[in-house]
Amino acid sequence: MTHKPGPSPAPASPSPAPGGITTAQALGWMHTAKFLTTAPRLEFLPDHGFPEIAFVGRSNAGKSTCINTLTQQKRLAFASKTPGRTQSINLFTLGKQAVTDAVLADLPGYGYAAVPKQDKLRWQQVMANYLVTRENLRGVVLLCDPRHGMTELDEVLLEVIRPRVEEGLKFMLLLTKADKLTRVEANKALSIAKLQAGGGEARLFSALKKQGVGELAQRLWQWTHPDLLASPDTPPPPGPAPSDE
Ligand SMILES: Nc1nc2c(ncn2[C@@H]2O[C@H](COP(=O)(O)OP(=O)(O)O)[C@@H](O)[C@H]2O)c(=O)[nH]1
Ligand SMILES: [Mg+2]
Repeated sequence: MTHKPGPSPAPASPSPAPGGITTAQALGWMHTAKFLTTAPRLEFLPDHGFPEIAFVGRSNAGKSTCINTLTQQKRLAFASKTPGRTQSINLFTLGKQAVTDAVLADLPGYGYAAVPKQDKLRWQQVMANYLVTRENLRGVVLLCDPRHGMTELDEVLLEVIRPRVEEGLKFMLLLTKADKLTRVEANKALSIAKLQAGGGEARLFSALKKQGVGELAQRLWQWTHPDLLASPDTPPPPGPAPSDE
Protein backbone atom coordinates (compact mmCIF):
# COMPACT_ATOMS: atom_id res chain seq x y z
CA MET A 1 0.00 0.00 0.00
CA THR A 2 2.64 2.47 -1.01
CA HIS A 3 0.75 4.77 -3.31
CA LYS A 4 3.11 7.27 -4.87
CA PRO A 5 1.47 10.40 -6.22
CA GLY A 6 2.80 10.17 -9.76
CA PRO A 7 3.69 13.15 -11.91
CA SER A 8 1.15 12.27 -14.60
CA PRO A 9 -1.56 14.92 -14.72
CA ALA A 10 -5.19 13.92 -14.36
CA PRO A 11 -7.20 14.16 -17.57
CA ALA A 12 -8.75 17.58 -17.99
CA SER A 13 -12.44 17.68 -17.13
CA PRO A 14 -14.85 20.43 -18.27
CA SER A 15 -15.41 22.50 -15.13
CA PRO A 16 -14.18 20.71 -12.06
CA ALA A 17 -16.05 21.33 -8.84
CA PRO A 18 -13.91 22.29 -5.84
CA GLY A 19 -14.12 18.77 -4.46
CA GLY A 20 -13.53 17.22 -7.88
CA ILE A 21 -17.26 16.58 -8.22
CA THR A 22 -20.48 18.30 -7.13
CA THR A 23 -22.78 16.66 -4.62
CA ALA A 24 -25.34 16.22 -7.41
CA GLN A 25 -22.77 14.48 -9.61
CA ALA A 26 -21.71 12.32 -6.68
CA LEU A 27 -25.33 11.28 -6.12
CA GLY A 28 -25.59 10.42 -9.82
CA TRP A 29 -22.51 8.27 -9.42
CA MET A 30 -23.99 6.57 -6.35
CA HIS A 31 -27.20 5.89 -8.24
CA THR A 32 -25.27 3.62 -10.63
CA ALA A 33 -24.84 1.04 -7.84
CA LYS A 34 -25.45 -2.50 -9.00
CA PHE A 35 -25.39 -5.73 -7.06
CA LEU A 36 -22.19 -7.63 -7.82
CA THR A 37 -22.12 -10.63 -5.55
CA THR A 38 -22.68 -11.95 -2.08
CA ALA A 39 -20.09 -13.92 -0.16
CA PRO A 40 -20.59 -15.90 3.03
CA ARG A 41 -16.86 -15.96 3.67
CA LEU A 42 -13.79 -13.98 2.69
CA GLU A 43 -12.42 -16.57 0.31
CA PHE A 44 -15.54 -16.20 -1.82
CA LEU A 45 -15.01 -12.47 -2.34
CA PRO A 46 -13.82 -11.69 -5.86
CA ASP A 47 -10.54 -9.86 -6.30
CA HIS A 48 -11.46 -6.90 -8.42
CA GLY A 49 -9.01 -4.10 -9.06
CA PHE A 50 -11.25 -1.28 -7.84
CA PRO A 51 -11.11 0.74 -4.66
CA GLU A 52 -13.56 -0.70 -2.16
CA ILE A 53 -15.49 1.08 0.58
CA ALA A 54 -16.87 -0.94 3.45
CA PHE A 55 -20.00 -0.08 5.41
CA VAL A 56 -19.92 -1.54 8.88
CA GLY A 57 -21.86 -1.10 12.08
CA ARG A 58 -24.05 -2.60 14.70
CA SER A 59 -27.24 -4.26 13.71
CA ASN A 60 -29.99 -1.64 13.51
CA ALA A 61 -27.53 1.25 13.21
CA GLY A 62 -29.19 2.21 9.92
CA LYS A 63 -26.73 0.68 7.48
CA SER A 64 -29.18 -0.73 4.93
CA THR A 65 -31.21 2.47 5.02
CA CYS A 66 -28.06 4.51 4.53
CA ILE A 67 -26.94 2.49 1.50
CA ASN A 68 -30.40 2.61 -0.04
CA THR A 69 -30.60 6.36 0.53
CA LEU A 70 -27.13 7.03 -0.84
CA THR A 71 -27.77 4.97 -3.96
CA GLN A 72 -31.37 6.17 -4.24
CA GLN A 73 -32.45 2.58 -4.69
CA LYS A 74 -35.13 1.35 -2.35
CA ARG A 75 -34.13 -2.27 -2.19
CA LEU A 76 -30.43 -2.39 -2.97
CA ALA A 77 -29.30 -3.25 0.52
CA PHE A 78 -32.18 -5.24 1.88
CA ALA A 79 -33.38 -3.37 4.97
CA SER A 80 -33.91 -6.48 6.98
CA LYS A 81 -36.72 -6.71 9.46
CA THR A 82 -34.78 -9.43 11.25
CA PRO A 83 -31.52 -7.75 12.18
CA GLY A 84 -28.45 -9.91 12.32
CA ARG A 85 -29.82 -12.28 9.69
CA THR A 86 -28.03 -10.98 6.65
CA GLN A 87 -24.72 -12.62 7.48
CA SER A 88 -22.91 -12.23 4.21
CA ILE A 89 -20.73 -9.62 2.62
CA ASN A 90 -22.57 -8.00 -0.26
CA LEU A 91 -20.68 -6.15 -2.97
CA PHE A 92 -22.08 -3.45 -5.26
CA THR A 93 -20.28 -1.88 -8.19
CA LEU A 94 -20.33 1.84 -8.89
CA GLY A 95 -19.53 3.58 -12.14
CA LYS A 96 -20.99 5.78 -14.83
CA GLN A 97 -21.72 4.39 -18.30
CA ALA A 98 -21.44 0.89 -16.87
CA VAL A 99 -17.70 1.38 -16.35
CA THR A 100 -16.95 0.27 -12.81
CA ASP A 101 -14.66 2.56 -10.85
CA ALA A 102 -15.40 1.58 -7.25
CA VAL A 103 -17.09 -1.08 -5.16
CA LEU A 104 -19.22 -0.81 -2.03
CA ALA A 105 -19.08 -3.61 0.51
CA ASP A 106 -22.01 -4.07 2.87
CA LEU A 107 -20.79 -6.03 5.85
CA PRO A 108 -23.15 -7.83 8.18
CA GLY A 109 -24.27 -5.92 11.22
CA TYR A 110 -22.90 -7.10 14.53
CA GLY A 111 -24.01 -7.10 18.12
CA TYR A 112 -27.54 -8.36 17.64
CA ALA A 113 -28.50 -10.00 20.91
CA ALA A 114 -30.62 -12.83 19.47
CA VAL A 115 -27.81 -14.27 17.34
CA PRO A 116 -26.20 -17.39 18.87
CA LYS A 117 -22.83 -16.70 20.42
CA GLN A 118 -20.95 -19.03 18.06
CA ASP A 119 -22.36 -17.20 15.02
CA LYS A 120 -21.46 -13.87 16.55
CA LEU A 121 -17.88 -14.89 17.16
CA ARG A 122 -17.57 -16.33 13.68
CA TRP A 123 -18.79 -13.09 12.15
CA GLN A 124 -16.55 -10.94 14.24
CA GLN A 125 -13.68 -13.02 12.93
CA VAL A 126 -14.80 -12.74 9.31
CA MET A 127 -15.20 -9.00 9.70
CA ALA A 128 -11.84 -8.54 11.37
CA ASN A 129 -10.16 -10.63 8.67
CA TYR A 130 -11.84 -8.61 5.99
CA LEU A 131 -10.81 -5.29 7.52
CA VAL A 132 -7.22 -6.39 8.06
CA THR A 133 -6.55 -8.29 4.85
CA ARG A 134 -8.78 -6.89 2.11
CA GLU A 135 -6.17 -5.44 -0.20
CA ASN A 136 -8.12 -2.90 -2.22
CA LEU A 137 -10.00 -1.59 0.79
CA ARG A 138 -9.81 2.19 0.44
CA GLY A 139 -12.16 3.36 3.16
CA VAL A 140 -14.43 2.32 6.00
CA VAL A 141 -17.68 3.97 7.03
CA LEU A 142 -18.66 2.98 10.56
CA LEU A 143 -22.32 3.72 11.17
CA CYS A 144 -23.39 4.48 14.68
CA ASP A 145 -26.72 5.48 16.21
CA PRO A 146 -25.72 8.54 18.27
CA ARG A 147 -28.47 7.88 20.80
CA HIS A 148 -26.53 4.79 21.85
CA GLY A 149 -23.04 6.02 21.10
CA MET A 150 -20.15 3.78 20.24
CA THR A 151 -20.48 0.29 21.64
CA GLU A 152 -17.72 -2.05 22.75
CA LEU A 153 -17.80 -3.84 19.39
CA ASP A 154 -17.49 -0.51 17.56
CA GLU A 155 -14.41 0.22 19.65
CA VAL A 156 -12.95 -3.18 18.85
CA LEU A 157 -13.50 -2.57 15.17
CA LEU A 158 -11.76 0.80 15.41
CA GLU A 159 -8.79 -0.84 17.10
CA VAL A 160 -8.66 -3.46 14.35
CA ILE A 161 -8.42 -0.90 11.57
CA ARG A 162 -6.29 1.67 13.39
CA PRO A 163 -2.97 0.46 11.91
CA ARG A 164 -4.43 0.67 8.43
CA VAL A 165 -5.87 4.13 9.09
CA GLU A 166 -2.37 5.20 10.10
CA GLU A 167 -1.20 3.89 6.72
CA GLY A 168 -3.78 5.92 4.85
CA LEU A 169 -7.01 3.93 4.97
CA LYS A 170 -9.90 6.42 4.99
CA PHE A 171 -12.27 6.25 7.91
CA MET A 172 -15.55 7.91 8.75
CA LEU A 173 -17.72 7.64 11.82
CA LEU A 174 -21.22 8.30 10.50
CA LEU A 175 -23.83 9.29 13.07
CA THR A 176 -27.10 8.02 11.65
CA LYS A 177 -30.72 8.96 12.46
CA ALA A 178 -29.64 12.53 13.17
CA ASP A 179 -33.30 13.53 12.87
CA LYS A 180 -33.89 11.92 16.26
CA LEU A 181 -31.62 14.46 17.94
CA THR A 182 -32.10 18.13 18.70
CA ARG A 183 -29.57 20.46 17.15
CA VAL A 184 -27.76 20.78 20.47
CA GLU A 185 -27.64 17.01 20.97
CA ALA A 186 -26.46 16.49 17.40
CA ASN A 187 -23.62 18.98 17.78
CA LYS A 188 -22.56 17.40 21.03
CA ALA A 189 -22.63 13.90 19.55
CA LEU A 190 -20.63 15.14 16.57
CA SER A 191 -17.92 16.69 18.77
CA ILE A 192 -17.54 13.45 20.70
CA ALA A 193 -17.51 11.41 17.49
CA LYS A 194 -14.76 13.59 16.01
CA LEU A 195 -12.57 12.76 18.99
CA GLN A 196 -13.43 9.07 18.75
CA ALA A 197 -12.75 8.92 15.02
CA GLY A 198 -9.02 9.17 15.63
CA GLY A 199 -7.35 9.65 12.25
CA GLY A 200 -10.72 9.70 10.52
CA GLU A 201 -13.64 12.08 10.33
CA ALA A 202 -17.15 12.18 11.74
CA ARG A 203 -20.40 13.30 10.15
CA LEU A 204 -24.12 13.49 10.82
CA PHE A 205 -26.54 11.64 8.56
CA SER A 206 -30.28 11.28 8.33
CA ALA A 207 -32.01 9.13 5.75
CA LEU A 208 -35.35 10.52 6.88
CA LYS A 209 -34.39 14.17 6.45
CA LYS A 210 -31.87 13.49 3.67
CA GLN A 211 -29.24 15.19 5.78
CA GLY A 212 -25.60 14.73 4.78
CA VAL A 213 -26.46 12.44 1.85
CA GLY A 214 -24.89 14.39 -1.02
CA GLU A 215 -21.88 15.27 1.11
CA LEU A 216 -21.29 11.64 2.00
CA ALA A 217 -21.58 10.62 -1.66
CA GLN A 218 -19.06 13.33 -2.56
CA ARG A 219 -16.65 12.18 0.13
CA LEU A 220 -16.81 8.56 -1.03
CA TRP A 221 -16.12 9.66 -4.58
CA GLN A 222 -13.11 11.63 -3.35
CA TRP A 223 -11.82 8.62 -1.43
CA THR A 224 -12.03 6.45 -4.51
CA HIS A 225 -10.69 9.00 -7.02
CA PRO A 226 -7.66 10.56 -5.31
CA ASP A 227 -5.82 11.06 -8.60
CA LEU A 228 -8.68 13.11 -10.05
CA LEU A 229 -8.54 15.43 -7.06
CA ALA A 230 -4.83 16.12 -7.35
CA SER A 231 -5.17 17.84 -10.72
CA PRO A 232 -2.63 20.53 -11.69
CA ASP A 233 -5.36 23.19 -11.38
CA THR A 234 -5.98 22.39 -7.73
CA PRO A 235 -2.64 21.46 -6.19
CA PRO A 236 -2.96 19.96 -2.72
CA PRO A 237 -1.55 22.13 0.04
CA PRO A 238 1.98 21.16 1.01
CA GLY A 239 2.72 19.31 4.21
CA PRO A 240 0.39 16.98 6.13
CA ALA A 241 -3.24 16.68 5.11
CA PRO A 242 -5.35 19.46 6.62
CA SER A 243 -7.66 18.38 9.40
CA ASP A 244 -11.34 19.23 9.49
CA GLU A 245 -11.09 21.12 12.77
N1 LIG B 1 -35.66 8.25 12.12
C1 LIG B 1 -34.80 7.55 11.37
N2 LIG B 1 -34.84 6.20 11.39
C2 LIG B 1 -33.93 5.53 10.64
C3 LIG B 1 -32.96 6.19 9.85
N3 LIG B 1 -32.20 5.27 9.25
C4 LIG B 1 -32.66 4.06 9.65
N4 LIG B 1 -33.71 4.21 10.48
C5 LIG B 1 -34.51 3.12 11.10
O1 LIG B 1 -33.67 2.33 11.94
C6 LIG B 1 -34.03 0.96 11.84
C7 LIG B 1 -32.83 0.13 11.41
O2 LIG B 1 -32.45 0.50 10.10
P1 LIG B 1 -31.67 -0.50 9.13
O3 LIG B 1 -31.26 0.29 7.94
O4 LIG B 1 -32.47 -1.73 8.86
O5 LIG B 1 -30.42 -0.86 10.03
P2 LIG B 1 -29.26 -1.93 9.80
O6 LIG B 1 -29.60 -3.11 10.65
O7 LIG B 1 -28.02 -1.25 10.28
O8 LIG B 1 -29.21 -2.26 8.35
C8 LIG B 1 -35.19 0.88 10.85
O9 LIG B 1 -36.39 0.87 11.57
C9 LIG B 1 -35.05 2.17 10.07
O10 LIG B 1 -36.27 2.63 9.55
C10 LIG B 1 -32.97 7.64 9.85
O11 LIG B 1 -32.16 8.32 9.21
N5 LIG B 1 -33.91 8.25 10.63
MG1 LIG C 1 -29.40 -4.12 7.45
